[in-house]
Amino acid sequence: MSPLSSSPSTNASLALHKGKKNKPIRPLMALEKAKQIVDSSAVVVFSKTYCPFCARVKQLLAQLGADYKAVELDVESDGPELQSALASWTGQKSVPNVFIKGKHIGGCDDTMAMHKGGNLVPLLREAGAIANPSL
Ligand SMILES: N[C@@H](CCC(=O)N[C@@H](CS)C(=O)NCC(=O)O)C(=O)O
Repeated sequence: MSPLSSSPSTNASLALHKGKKNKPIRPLMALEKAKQIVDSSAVVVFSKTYCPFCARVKQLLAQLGADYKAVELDVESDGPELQSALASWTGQKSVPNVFIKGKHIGGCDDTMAMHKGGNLVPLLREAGAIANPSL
């Protein structure tokens, strides 16, 4: 008698992955993913590599010494789905699409206006994206 036995369940579990993908599920998945990304970083910039408005926002954040996550939608394989999901979620179709501490800030103009108004740095500090000045 052999002490070894093979598991009969292997083929059965592989069979679970055989079904055809259900198309209507994709937008929901993209929205779920966008929300997860927004929740996972203090500052998120949905961006495109060639977008000058995105470059301006990323440059400002870098100048302020803020940690941020850039998601380049023209590079990600599901970039178009993420952009559509962001549009239905936030009402904003364009990039950059900026979030701080889970809050939708808007695009480049909105971010720049917030900075001019003196409200961006405090929010970045509150979010922990910029170190608080030591006393
Ligand atoms: N006024 C907007 C301008 C943003 C804008 O025009 N972005 C362009 C890319 S440079 C865009 O999103 N175009 C549509 C697209 O790429 O789907 C802002 O302040 O963010």
